[in-house]
Amino acid sequence: MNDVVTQSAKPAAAAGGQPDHPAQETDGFQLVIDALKLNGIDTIFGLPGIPITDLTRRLQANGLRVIAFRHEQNAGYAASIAGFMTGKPGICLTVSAPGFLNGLTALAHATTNCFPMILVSGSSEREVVDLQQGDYEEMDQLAIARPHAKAAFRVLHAEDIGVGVARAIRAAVSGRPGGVYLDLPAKLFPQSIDAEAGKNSLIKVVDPAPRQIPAADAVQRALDLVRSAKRPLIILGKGAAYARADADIRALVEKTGIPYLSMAMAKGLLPDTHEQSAAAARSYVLPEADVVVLIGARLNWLLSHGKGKTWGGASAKAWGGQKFVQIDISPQEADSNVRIDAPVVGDIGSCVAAMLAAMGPSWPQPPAEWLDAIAERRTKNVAKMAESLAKDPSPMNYHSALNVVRDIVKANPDAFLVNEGANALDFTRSIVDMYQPRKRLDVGTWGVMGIGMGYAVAAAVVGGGQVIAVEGDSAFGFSGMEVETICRYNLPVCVVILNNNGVYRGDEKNPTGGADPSPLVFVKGARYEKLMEAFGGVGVLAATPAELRAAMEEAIRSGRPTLINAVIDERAGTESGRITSLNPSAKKKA
Ligand code: OXT
Ligand code: ADP
Ligand code: MG
Repeated sequence: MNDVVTQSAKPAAAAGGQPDHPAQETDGFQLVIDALKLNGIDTIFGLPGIPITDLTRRLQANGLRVIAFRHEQNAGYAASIAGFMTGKPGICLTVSAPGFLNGLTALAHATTNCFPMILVSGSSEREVVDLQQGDYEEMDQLAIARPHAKAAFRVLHAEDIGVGVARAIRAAVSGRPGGVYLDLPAKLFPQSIDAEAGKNSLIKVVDPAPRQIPAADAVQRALDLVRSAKRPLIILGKGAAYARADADIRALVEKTGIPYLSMAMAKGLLPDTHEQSAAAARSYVLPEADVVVLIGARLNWLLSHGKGKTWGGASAKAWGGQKFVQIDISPQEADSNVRIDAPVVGDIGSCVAAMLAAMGPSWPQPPAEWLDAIAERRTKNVAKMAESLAKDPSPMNYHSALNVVRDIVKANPDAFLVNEGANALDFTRSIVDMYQPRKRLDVGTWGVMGIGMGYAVAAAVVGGGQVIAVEGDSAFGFSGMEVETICRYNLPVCVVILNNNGVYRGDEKNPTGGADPSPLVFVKGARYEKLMEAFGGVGVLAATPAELRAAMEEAIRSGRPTLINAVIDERAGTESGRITSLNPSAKKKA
């Protein structure tokens, strides 16, 4: 462990009038740093200011990597995705009130997405906050954070820092992971305590995410149901990617021979080109399947709540008749939307291993009619997609631009792909194949815009490799100023903006004919690439697939921060991309 003795330790006499003694002291700043280091935390995403400025300095002085952002929301998103990528809590450090609130969206995002993250915020003194006496940046942050976090803690005394950090880590990563808030009032940091007592108060968390072994009868019930299926389907969610049970998941899929669908952030867990992937036959397999095995995927809106027309139900709310196996670490997840016939509760690694063990050496393959029917749809859809990708319209459309990205990702399968937007998101998801687990990082459960540059920074810093960020022009705007951060840390990030001049499309008009533009459009022909140039990175305007390809290849060859402004036909997108049906007006019409 690091030396817990502060450089500037004061004698106890200075504070309490006790006789001077030679004992060395430590302080709250140092104990926070030591507690984090002791638990293997090596990177902090944040933004300095009162009362945590010195903490950021001293974290860096103590060998932690401190990545300073231009806005706390982006630091928060970086921390959340670092949690997903590493299985360790990502740490976001902010100042009080406004900085805290800026980080709060990301904390809620982490909780919603089941990513382990800790938002650490400095705060005003309790006694002033509680009497509402108007402190600098006064706010009851703990109360505000609580509903958005899996857990929230405050530490008032230096000797409790070890417990506070340990509890935050356990809460973030154990069971269903989530966001945790840790409130550190300003007065905590300069508190001095005896160095030895301080050292002894720290806790190295043992087994922070304990395995949760499923019950044998639950495993058997699930296998019996799968064996009875005529048209089985597996759905892999981002929980399966998070679980890091890649080899066993692949073994389960291949041994059963069951076709599978990957949710967006589970793409690449098995390569999208795997012969059992039913991605290109999605709208066929969902309503037709009779038994569906959910592995780390919730039956939320992204899966139409397990019912309705997507699943072959006669009406929007009707059950399609499928039976479900659900493998999940949360015992409360089952039956959240439809009946789960065979819940298997445990961590995915243990559950999948138990299923493989209970299956014995051989397992019946799904009926050939089911596999043939899927293969037929898949072949048809892949051919249709190939036809669209082969076209070369001018200006570019999403297909012709993403055909380039598809090739570049194929040639660089270990690159991270960050993705946000509406059309820019949905087309990328279906066109760009992924080949490795946990490489596709996107908007997640909320479909939130603004994750882009925070995720890109985290992927480069924590993942340590090339990042490609495919961004809608609106989506990019939410975090665009972080291109300065990308340049400051000289990160190998290639941002590709699919620029169609607006939200969904760029051709909307003000219906009154007035001078104000439509709320959905931006400055036409905006030169986003100049933003990257302003900070010393490379900016490229790409009007053709050939220009886009050359620029991406050069970005990856050089590893330099690069922003490519890819000009897309402003009429190319559709309202809300693939989720038009969720618009209230579209619902009314339906
Ligand atoms: O089977 P069928 O025939 O149906 O075909 C499917 C597959 O079979 C096929 N497919 C393939 N074919 C051939 N080969 C292969 N390999 C293949 N793979 C698939 O393709 C189709 C589609 O397949 P997919 O994708 O698997 O299936 P589907 O049906 O789409 O899946 C359903 C879903 C729900 C799982 C999926 O659609 C999904 O994951 N959707 C996520 C949607 C989402 O999260 N959207 C983002 C939010 S939209 C909106 O909210 C926006 N806002 C508002 C806003 C937000 N979000 N946040 C904040 C903080 N403030 C405001 C804003 C402002 S988007 C937005 C900005 C938009 O503008 P931009 O400029 O950024 O972006 P542009 O739109 O580009 O302009
Ligand atoms: P997707 O959006 O990809 O469908 P969701 O976020 O809806 O995925 O679902 C992820 C699920 O995975 C959550 O219900 C969560 O409890 C579960 N989960 C996360 N990590 C694990 C794990 N290690 N073992 C088991 N389940 C997990
Ligand atoms: Mg756009």
